[in-house]
Amino acid sequence: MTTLRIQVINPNTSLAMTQTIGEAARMVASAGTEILSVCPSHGVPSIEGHFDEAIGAMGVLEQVTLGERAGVDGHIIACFGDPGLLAARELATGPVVGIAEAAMHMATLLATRFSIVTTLPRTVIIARHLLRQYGFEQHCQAVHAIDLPVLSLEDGTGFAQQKVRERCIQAKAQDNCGAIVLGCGGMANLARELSHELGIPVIDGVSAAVKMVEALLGLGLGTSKHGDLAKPNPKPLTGPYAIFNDPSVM
Ligand code: 2AL
Repeated sequence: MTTLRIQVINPNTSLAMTQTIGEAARMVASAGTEILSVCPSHGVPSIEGHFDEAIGAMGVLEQVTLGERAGVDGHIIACFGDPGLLAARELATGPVVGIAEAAMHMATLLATRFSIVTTLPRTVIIARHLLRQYGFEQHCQAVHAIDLPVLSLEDGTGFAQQKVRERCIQAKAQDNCGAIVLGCGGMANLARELSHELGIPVIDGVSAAVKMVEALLGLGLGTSKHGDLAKPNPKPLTGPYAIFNDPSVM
């Protein structure tokens, strides 16, 4: 019997990546959890910088709004920049967890220092900003990039996956890190095998976030509605933003 419905939002519009993310989430979800994997109706096919993130954040807010109306219990933002995280929390009553924060939190429970392996070098600064924002700077040994675009993880050749593997092996040797965090939603299906091969925890944020949202819901906890994460002050939004207006007060 399904007791929990968790919406996993891929903030980019790649259907292949949305499927990879959904499959990884379902692999770890408890028997009573239904995973709904979704992506925005419009936006960017991959998120590789600040501009892409701003557009991806709008897609996240659209999907959180639709998910709330459909009565989902919790949301996961499945892009390593956690785009739109705090804004999404304003819209949601249940928990909203980003894959970067989920993976970083979990890594600190398993090791004193972790390294991150991400996609393009230009996304490294996004990870660094999050490390500072979340208070994990002291825990992170290094942030590495495989220097391949996000969608190379979905091209079917396995080349990008091989680069991730090589970079993780190098990171373990060079950084002497106790754990590795995978820095892209499209790497979600690689963690288990790499953990086994490297002999240290390799953490994928999608699976980490599923277990965290399940834990929060299991404890009967949702996003605080006291203070800054309360629902946004109602005001009439226009144009493409009209979707955020409360249909019950229209
Ligand atoms: C990401 C991610 O997780 N999904 C996406 O489109 N871009 N971030 C990244 N650093 O590659």
